Amino acid sequence: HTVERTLVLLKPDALVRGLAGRVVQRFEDAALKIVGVKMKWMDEDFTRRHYFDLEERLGSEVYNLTATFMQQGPVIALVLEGYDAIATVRKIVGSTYPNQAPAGTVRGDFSHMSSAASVTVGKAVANLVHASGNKEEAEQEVQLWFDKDELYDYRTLAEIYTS
Ligand code: YYY
Repeated sequence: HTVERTLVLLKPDALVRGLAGRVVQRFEDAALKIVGVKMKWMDEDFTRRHYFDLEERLGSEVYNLTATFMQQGPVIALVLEGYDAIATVRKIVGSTYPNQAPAGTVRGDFSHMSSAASVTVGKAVANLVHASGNKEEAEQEVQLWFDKDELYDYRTLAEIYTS
């Protein structure tokens, strides 16, 4: 087990629905430490850089829907640190499609494809959060979203008492 950093975005639907606090709570409950945080309204250029391979992977229609969805409001970006943080966060977040995400995950519990409360643009999947998929992606995304001096080193109470 190694200490990793991973990028999480609370997407516009999470903020519009007032779910930011409850989503962050789940990460803190899993002993993931917040080492960076910022708010940003993504523009097309930045969306491209974040989802640089989405069009190639899933086609231009999915890219365009996702880009429009991501740009309809601000997002909160977090860098979370912890043992196996990348896989742990993905487990807490659940599968891409809310109807396939099990109960107990953020997407399974809070996102509903057809909910009146959820924000959808066309057929974009309103799944509340983004989380880096693997080590390479995590490194690239943390670097894209945060300067070095925007990431913080500190010890949690648990770390202080176990060192
Ligand atoms: O990593 P994750 O976000 O779970 O899935 P990706 O395959 O990287 O897709 C990125 C993003 O694109 C997804 O969170 C929603 C959107 N999307 C979509 O709106 N419709 C699809 N059929 C596939 C993906």
